[in-house]
Amino acid sequence: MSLDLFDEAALHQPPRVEQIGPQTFVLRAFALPFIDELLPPLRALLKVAPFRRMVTPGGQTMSVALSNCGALGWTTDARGYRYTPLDPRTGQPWPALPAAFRRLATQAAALAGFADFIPDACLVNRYVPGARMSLHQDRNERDYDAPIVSVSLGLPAMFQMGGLQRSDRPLRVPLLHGDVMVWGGIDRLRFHGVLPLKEGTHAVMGAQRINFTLRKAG
Ligand SMILES: O=C(O)CCC(=O)C(=O)O
Repeated sequence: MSLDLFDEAALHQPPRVEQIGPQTFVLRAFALPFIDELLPPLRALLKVAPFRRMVTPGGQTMSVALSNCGALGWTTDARGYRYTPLDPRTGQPWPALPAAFRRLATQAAALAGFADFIPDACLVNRYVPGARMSLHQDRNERDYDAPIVSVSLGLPAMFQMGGLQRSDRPLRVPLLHGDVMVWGGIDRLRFHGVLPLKEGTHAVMGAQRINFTLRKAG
């Protein structure tokens, strides 16, 4: 069965909810019904704020390329990790958060038990084969009351969900096109990352994985 036929079948199923921690959930195929509303604004925002490979404060160029939309965007450079209202490349505000992104995030968060989630930041990650994200905590947001909602599109990835200590052994969670993860509450500061992306071509997204995470940063 080709991947697009699989997606077509999944589109008509209710999302399967897998609980992998006290307040961590994988919502299988949750984003599929939104895809047609997500891709045009995604392409549009990437024209205004194209993907770029940022440098960590330690001087490493990240293998994942990043962009942002929303009132605040996450950046890293020699001065550190932070959210900024302007794209440092252009000095212009990041593109607005598309309404479909916000709607998806609010609905996914509610299904995971986080009512009334209104994101103000969306970090968009592009993985090409070999790109990875090492274990980290999302801790640049102003408070940790709101969950993180993370949407996977394109090639499959092996997500790692660790514990509250970097040394905690991570659980491996395969993520497919359309899967959404939500974590918050007592799980909000769990370490997480993504293993190097395997080679492949996705029927809709091509030879890449796009992930976007919706957050309340300000
Ligand atoms: O690509 C992913 O699934 C996770 C992205 C991530 O961990 C992040 O943006 O902080």
